[in-house]
Amino acid sequence: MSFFSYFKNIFCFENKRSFSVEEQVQEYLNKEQRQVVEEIKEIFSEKDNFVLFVHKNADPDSLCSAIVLASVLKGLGKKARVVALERINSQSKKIISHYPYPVSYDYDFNNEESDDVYLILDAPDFSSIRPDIKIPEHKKIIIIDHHNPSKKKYKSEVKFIDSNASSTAVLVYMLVKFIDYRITREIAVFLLLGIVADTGFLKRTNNIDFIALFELTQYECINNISTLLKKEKDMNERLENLKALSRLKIYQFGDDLLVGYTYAGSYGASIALSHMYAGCDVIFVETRGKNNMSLSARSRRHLENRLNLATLIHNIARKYRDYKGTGGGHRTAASMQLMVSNKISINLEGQIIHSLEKSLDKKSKVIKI
Ligand SMILES: [Mn+2]
Repeated sequence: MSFFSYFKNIFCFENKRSFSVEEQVQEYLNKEQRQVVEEIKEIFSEKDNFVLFVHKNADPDSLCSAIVLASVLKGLGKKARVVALERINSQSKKIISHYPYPVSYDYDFNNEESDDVYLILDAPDFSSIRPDIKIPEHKKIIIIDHHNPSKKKYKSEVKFIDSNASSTAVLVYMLVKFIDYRITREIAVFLLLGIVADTGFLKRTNNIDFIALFELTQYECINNISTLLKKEKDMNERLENLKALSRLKIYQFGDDLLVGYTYAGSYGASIALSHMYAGCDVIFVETRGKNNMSLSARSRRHLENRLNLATLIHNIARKYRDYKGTGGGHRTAASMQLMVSNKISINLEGQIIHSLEKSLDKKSKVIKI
């Protein structure tokens, strides 16, 4: 070994002398984000009434983020309520039956006297909350989210958006720290539920998640959080998974990429996950009901710089405005919904494979099984 190659292998680790959660949170936020949270802090102190909207079929990340902020606002002496206009999912139902918290299922948007400030949690705009509502023009709207930002603009909006964050709950944690509100056990439990659920039981995390977990796990054992969120697959779900595996079509792109496309009756997200475990780099699961059609898409994380599923799916969904097509999400996890009768045939598979060939700049071949 030469003198130089010997030195090449010596690393220099710089030591950090002190550590504080507050400092880490400050360091994580960029200048623009710090300004935004400062603005949110001001709105919280100036205004009195707040409504926290969760997205349709709200998952634990959306619901728990809303509950935490409602509880913080109430602690600041404000009126705040959590509103779910299009239901909450089964995991979220389990959470509020275990840790009860009032959730309203309707809201009157026509009350002109109302000075409610609207908060949107875990959604880029109102289209994922309820598409057909009319928002009064000058309404103050605060959006806190980690999905791809939407092109829609509201007249008076404040956006705390970070598409690199692994959950909305961790953004809410940073906001709570930033406004210097004391973490309570209630806040810690709901934040943990949001973070653990949206990171897929801590499989998709960033450093800042561990900073949050360091503080939050002092209030509740992480195993209790995971146990509450875990759900056993019932017989139907397992059968749908197995049928989907047997219908799987595999496309190979270049030497190293396996893309799966399959069909099922329901459980799209769960089926997508099993196919990733089974070996697909990218998977699309198409599910059709009598009057609706959905697509769940997932890709391995190392592909996030090569392929943006949210954009790919969004561009296809917008061709189906007649069927109220909506689509988007994250670079590695996205979904699409159409309101269309199952009598109408739509070749989504062909369109998906075609757009993949374009964005990966590679031809595909079908692998026979
Ligand atoms: Mn989320």
